[in-house]
Amino acid sequence: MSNTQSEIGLIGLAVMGQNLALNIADHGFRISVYNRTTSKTDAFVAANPNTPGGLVGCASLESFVQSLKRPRKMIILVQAGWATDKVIESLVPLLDKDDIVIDGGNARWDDTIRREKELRELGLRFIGSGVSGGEEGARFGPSLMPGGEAAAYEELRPVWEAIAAKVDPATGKPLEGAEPGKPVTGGVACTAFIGPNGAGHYVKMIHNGIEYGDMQMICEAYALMQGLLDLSATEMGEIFADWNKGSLDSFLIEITADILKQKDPVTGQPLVDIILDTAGQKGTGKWTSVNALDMGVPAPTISEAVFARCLSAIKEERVAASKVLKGPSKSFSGDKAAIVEAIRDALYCSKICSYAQGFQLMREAQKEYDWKLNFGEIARIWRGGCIIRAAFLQKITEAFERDADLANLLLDPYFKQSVEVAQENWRKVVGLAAEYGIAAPTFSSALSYYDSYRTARLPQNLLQGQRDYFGAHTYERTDQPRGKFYHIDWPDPKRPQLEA
Ligand code: NBP
Repeated sequence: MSNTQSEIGLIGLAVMGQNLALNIADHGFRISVYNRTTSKTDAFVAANPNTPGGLVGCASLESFVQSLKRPRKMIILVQAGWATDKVIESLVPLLDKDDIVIDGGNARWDDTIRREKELRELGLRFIGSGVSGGEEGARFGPSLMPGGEAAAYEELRPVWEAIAAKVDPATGKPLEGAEPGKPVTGGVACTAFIGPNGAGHYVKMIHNGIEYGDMQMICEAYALMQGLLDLSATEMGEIFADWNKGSLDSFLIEITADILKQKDPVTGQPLVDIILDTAGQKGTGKWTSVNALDMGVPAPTISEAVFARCLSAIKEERVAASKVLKGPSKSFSGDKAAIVEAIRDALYCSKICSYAQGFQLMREAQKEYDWKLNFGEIARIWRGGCIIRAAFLQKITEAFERDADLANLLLDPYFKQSVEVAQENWRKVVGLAAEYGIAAPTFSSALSYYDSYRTARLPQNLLQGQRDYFGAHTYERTDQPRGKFYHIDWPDPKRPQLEA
């Protein structure tokens, strides 16, 4: 009986589940699969009869659990939130001590902390693993961010390392299979144990927050090239393709070039000109921003990217406002090539600030939750498989290898130098955006972040004075040690003061 049992199981055969199951089976692991709607299980198994490891379709949760080798390992890939809790609730009575439940969905990290604790108290083990890379990543190599009990991850590790994306250990460059769709041999897997309980899902959330920032910055570069320089979609596609050969080399820049060059099959016009300008969101960017506010960590660039999507969503209101509210109406007549170069620099500098904010959040979270995160390793496992994969991440790994306790990425010699060289162009672009009335919220917020972070004395002395004036909130003095608080009797604004 036991030699026919599966190495691992997977519950939830929607887009992600089907692709991850095929990836696992391709790597020679026998995998049992179960879906609430049984017809999906049957169709999936029938459509994939010859995988190297073998797919075992199960019609009930009971038969699914019985089909697994002990200690059992099962991945849940159903809708995040309530559905995940329902599946866990149904599974628990069927499991034995030390069985391992792995949630690969986009769970909130605090839900994962709760679930891990609940299952641990029942003698079960729980791993919350971020899975990034969408459908394609799940099928051919995602970036995987597992958190939970380290010993439980050791049992999952052979599967996770086999199916993850791979990068060249020396250069950090993503490796591809000998043929499209074939498993990659060699390289370092884009997965590593992140830390206890919710650490993996927290890091996945930060990945998504950074992804929101990256996408919005690219949109601002596009808006400036279009609004200021009047470039066509095809011309901009060529520029992004060119940028993809340099320090901005990344999946998102690459697909942006493709999107800009794509023609609409119906009208023959650039498809990007036909797509309605309203963006959706599933919530992970919002979670990142809310968490930043909760922890009091400045992450304005990531939050601006979330708000930019919110503003895009109020299309009818914006159309009405566009007929009423005036801005500058002048045309740019300078050196277009120089401005394209300046926009590239603005994008790069803003990106550095956005990543700096994401890593600051993880630094604070590890204190809050008593984790010990390896930031260089996190940047490395984002090098392949995931949506934010980029050459730039290798520089982040190197920065944390130089100094594991780096307070802020901006202070690393490489990034410090990069911003120093490019900041004149960055400032020029933010200035032009304001002058010509083109919204560039992440470019300008990132610049304000940079300028605030490098300012020894901010104007919050005045703010604290205001707080003390109306609320007796006290203030510290520049000429006294920190931690000593003062208050004066400010003049009562309702009572006229006598002239001295
Ligand atoms: P969905 O998030 O669309 O979920 C659909 C799956 O959940 C189906 O298998 C469905 O079964 C199952 N399900 C639901 Br809904 N309620 C259930 C319940 N009460 N009991 C049992 N099963 C239930 O699937 P997805 O887009 O493949 O995403 C799966 C997970 O991966 C999510 O957490 C998602 O956030 C995460 N993720 C998605 C992506 C992506 O690119 N799509 C990327 C990274 C992570 P049914 O067939 O019977 O309705």
